[in-house]
Amino acid sequence: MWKFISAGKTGGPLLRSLNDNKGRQTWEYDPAAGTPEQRAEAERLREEFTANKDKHHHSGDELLRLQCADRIRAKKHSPPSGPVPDSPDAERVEDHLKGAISFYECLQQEDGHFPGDYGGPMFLLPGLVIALYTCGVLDQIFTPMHKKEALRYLHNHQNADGGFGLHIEGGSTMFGTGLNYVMARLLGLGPEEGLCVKAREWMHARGGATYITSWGKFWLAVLGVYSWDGMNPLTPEMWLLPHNKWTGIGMLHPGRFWCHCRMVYLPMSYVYGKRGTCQETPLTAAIRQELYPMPYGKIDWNAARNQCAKEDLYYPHPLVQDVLWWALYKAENVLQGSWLRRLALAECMKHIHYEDENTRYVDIGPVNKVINMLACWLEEPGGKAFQKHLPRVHDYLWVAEDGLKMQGYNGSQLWDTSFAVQAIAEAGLLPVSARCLRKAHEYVEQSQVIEEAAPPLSAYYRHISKGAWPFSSRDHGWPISDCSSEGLKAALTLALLPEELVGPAISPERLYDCVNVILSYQNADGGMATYENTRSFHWLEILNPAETFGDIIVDYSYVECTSACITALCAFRKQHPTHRAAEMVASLKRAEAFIRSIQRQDGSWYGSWGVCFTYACWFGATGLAALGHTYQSDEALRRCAAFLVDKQRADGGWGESYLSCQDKVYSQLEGDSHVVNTAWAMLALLAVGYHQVDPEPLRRGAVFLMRMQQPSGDWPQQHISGVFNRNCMITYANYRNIFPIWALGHFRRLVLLREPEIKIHS
Ligand code: LAN
Repeated sequence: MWKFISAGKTGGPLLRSLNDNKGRQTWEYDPAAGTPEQRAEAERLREEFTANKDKHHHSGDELLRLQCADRIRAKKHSPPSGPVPDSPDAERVEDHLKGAISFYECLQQEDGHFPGDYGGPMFLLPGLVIALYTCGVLDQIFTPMHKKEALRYLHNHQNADGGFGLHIEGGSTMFGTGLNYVMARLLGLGPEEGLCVKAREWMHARGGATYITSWGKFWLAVLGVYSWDGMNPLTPEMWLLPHNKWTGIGMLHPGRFWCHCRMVYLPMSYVYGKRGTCQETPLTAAIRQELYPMPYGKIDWNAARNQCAKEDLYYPHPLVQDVLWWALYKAENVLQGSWLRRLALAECMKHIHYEDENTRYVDIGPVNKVINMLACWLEEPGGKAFQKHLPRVHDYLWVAEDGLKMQGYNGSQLWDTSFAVQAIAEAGLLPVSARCLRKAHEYVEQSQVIEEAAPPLSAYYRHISKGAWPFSSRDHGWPISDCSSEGLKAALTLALLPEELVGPAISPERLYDCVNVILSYQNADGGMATYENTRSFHWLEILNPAETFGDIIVDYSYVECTSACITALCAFRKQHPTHRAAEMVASLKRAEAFIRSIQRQDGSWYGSWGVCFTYACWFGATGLAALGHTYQSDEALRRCAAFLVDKQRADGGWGESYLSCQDKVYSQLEGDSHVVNTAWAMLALLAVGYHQVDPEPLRRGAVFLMRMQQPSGDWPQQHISGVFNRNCMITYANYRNIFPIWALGHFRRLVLLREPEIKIHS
């Protein structure tokens, strides 16, 4: 049976950790694990998923829950069983909360974090499998059980038309179909198996795999089933450009790009510059013939460079790109094999090793993780760097009832745990939740980044990290503005609770370091971006070559990040009123102006990292509310409330489709409302004080949440809740527990018990 392991040490002496692997998430197959009943139950859950796969694309993290079954059975509280009344009183809501917290606590790990599936994108696992195959270690990393589960995942997420989407809920794309087809073949499916036949038909009907996006072209070229001549150049020499702004050309230096974009194109350009290609095997020779409707030898590679299926085209290339790529394509004839190329490749490897070492080989994300590993192998196949990469591959894999997937990060541990602390503390039921908060406190404490990355930071284009919180684990270690803010708020929330119940507070000095990082994130426009300051201009987006992703070049200011920083600074200054007080006032003022400036005419904010307007309204509203604004005093908050009230549905909830993210227009979900959207909308309305105007929408929202709660205290996993780069969706498996708890707790306190506004924020 598959076993989830937290803080596991598997990986031998090459696995390095700063804190004994706290937060590390891995899955291992142990044939002896579990009782026969549990194994049968796992099989039943798998079958159930597959039976409903065309209706419900999102798995519910049932294997993780199954592993916690004993604890769930033994827990003290369950939600009340009778029908939920239309006007529940405080006691009734309290009973639902107790059931919810008791359930959620059962998922918490010994190191204090709440694990969960962070899958969703469908383009990650194929890249990994192609890289492992190329490096000759596929069978070493993927046991037969890994392969079986990966193939299960493919079967479960193939669309009815035979293609695969960019993410589990998306329509078929060439990117998804081409890569997943190749993965199926590398994992052992024959070309005449149903899955392959249908996927091939989908591709051939649309011109074949030359129409795959540029990232897809890259992976196919690595495997040797697409020609490097069919790629727009990924010129590694860009790393040798002057970095200074005043040179003009310095604006094009990758050091100014959004870190995720920079860190992906870094190893990509190394591999491209080296033409790092898998040695041909009978299998790759066969795949080469299968991907295209015409013979491989007949493909016009120059024309293929700019081909892209219409299903994939979210951000079409502007004309300047075509001109630029054409010029660089010509330049390749001179650059390849030149001394300049050697210099550029050495520069790339320097940055790759720095990134690997400073993240303990986790790397910033799933894409650069895999390509860095490949680059290390190309540099030195038997080398230490490559060996150190291997154990960290497992940090990205997740197993659920829909199969084995690759996650969008090495988890969302700190992010979820910080939210969980705030949500559970809001319920105020300490006798039920103290133990859980105490453990979460340990995780928050353990995952703060307490030292800088290796010097000199500027030579590696790195922002400061000391005092920040990461999204996942300390070993990952990249600082993020809103993760730092949520980590800080969690620490401050816990500092207000009795030490004998929730453990000792994190020292003020460490909180000061965090405040220092948060303040450093403020951009010229007053807002905060994700990992770094905004380093270039929006117009550079015309160089975005990744057809399926929007806005990848620049780290912009976002309402989510800015609001999280505002609420964190406000909470901080309540407890530490004299620390950098004047700076704080100035910074908050500018951040407020930024948030106001990006509110839409209709009163909403657009969400870049969650679905979508309900998510961003929660941030926009709480940001302004923390600064003392209310429904009565503030026009912006009145408009936001009107927007949300207008979107409430007949069942009392809110339900927003992921289409909101890509279309940038509010889009209602089909079917039931969504518990997570409902909670966000309620939290936003409560923050602005709408309950004092009309508590009815909040009452209806609360009743919806209570009716959706399951007898175990859990909530169902509905549609996908996260997003990145406008177009790709990502799972946040913990949201279904965290946000209903938070919203119900807040509703109970403000509306039913009529307590004053949140203790820590305003
Ligand atoms: C994440 C995950 C966390 C997320 C929040 C903290 C929630 C957000 O508020 C700020 C942005 C951030 C840090 C974020 C950015 C984009 C990421 C890293 C991801 C969505 C996880 C995966 C995604 C990454 C870009 C996926 C790889 C694809 C590329 C286009 C490079």
